[in-house]
Amino acid sequence: MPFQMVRNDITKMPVDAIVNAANSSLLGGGGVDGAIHRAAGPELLEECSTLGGCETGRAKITKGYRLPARYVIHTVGPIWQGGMYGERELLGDCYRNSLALAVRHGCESVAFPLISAGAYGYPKEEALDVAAETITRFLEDHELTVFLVLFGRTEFLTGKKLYRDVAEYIDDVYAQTHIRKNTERTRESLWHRDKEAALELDQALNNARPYRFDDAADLPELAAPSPRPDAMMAGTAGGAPDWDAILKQTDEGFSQALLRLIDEHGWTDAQCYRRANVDRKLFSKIRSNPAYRPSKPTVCAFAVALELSLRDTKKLLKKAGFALSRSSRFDIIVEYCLEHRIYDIYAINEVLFQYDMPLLGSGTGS
Ligand code: AR6
Repeated sequence: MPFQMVRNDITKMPVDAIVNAANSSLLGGGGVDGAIHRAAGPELLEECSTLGGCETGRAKITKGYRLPARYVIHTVGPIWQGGMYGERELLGDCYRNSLALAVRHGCESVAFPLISAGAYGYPKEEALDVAAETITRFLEDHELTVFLVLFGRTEFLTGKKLYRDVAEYIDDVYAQTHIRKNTERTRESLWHRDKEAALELDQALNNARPYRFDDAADLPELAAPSPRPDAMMAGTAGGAPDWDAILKQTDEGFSQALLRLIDEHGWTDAQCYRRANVDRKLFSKIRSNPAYRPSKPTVCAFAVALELSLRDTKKLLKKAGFALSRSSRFDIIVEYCLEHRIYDIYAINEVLFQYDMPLLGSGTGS
């Protein structure tokens, strides 16, 4: 997944480079800076002392020494002073300059902490927005895997409107399911005592909004090309069906459907997989193997990138052997977003992250 949020200690990240939220002296400090120096060993401070410090928004690189990461990129975030002193621009510079430095050193994977969001006092929710926005923009024209490592509590994510709307929706879904189960139990016990009341309840249950939305089986195909009768009969003796031709044309698989949808949007492959937060390698596998079975988060990522309706998403999921169910929070969150035409993959991922669900894009094993 090109951009991924993870819960971890950044000193444990096995990436090409980790980024340090340092101060302008580059001579160590508390927070993530202290943790990185402790884990890297005294050689890191020795090298840092030769660098002549670093200005706010800029970045410098050293070796990683005893860390699992090959390099440490030291950047200096702005101190929050209320937001009127160019803090946002300077914080964006930290991410941009660190990423550019990583690319110049041939790094393919980089992990960032939430720069400035600790001792330097930048409001965490806004610091996260700057990080996500700057990283995703950079990834529009660079092939790189970037981790945003969130450490400790992440309750600040729950202040966002999308999170609050989804939380309310999840509560509603669970309440509906609970009410329905209770009503069904009441109906069971009524049936023996008062058949008329039980029948009335039956009626009410039938009129209630169906709570299963796993109804992809009833949906017509995603406008797949229909089998051509002439091709089916071609080359057959005595008009017997040509089963090879029939089987070749009967069902459009996930990979064919995806490529067709990309063409219909007039997009290049890269435009699509970048929007879907899917890396190039995985996309090549999907493109070259018509029988490729992606993971559910990967299918949903493409659905969001292609701005499919909920109905079409179900059809695409079905082609990969999946359905949405109301017993899974992941599914409920995806359903909510598609139903409300929310196609900002990073905003959706923030919600999924807070619920500890898999994120949209290509993950391990997808
Ligand atoms: N892994 C990942 N993230 C961490 C870790 C860790 N091991 N430890 C803390 N964080 P801060 P700043 C998070 O204060 O605000 C230093 O003294 C933390 O929860 O480390 O840029 C420097 O020398 C927070 O979200 O950095 C500077 O003087 C984020 O990292 C000053 O602090 C940044 O918190 C820099 O302040």
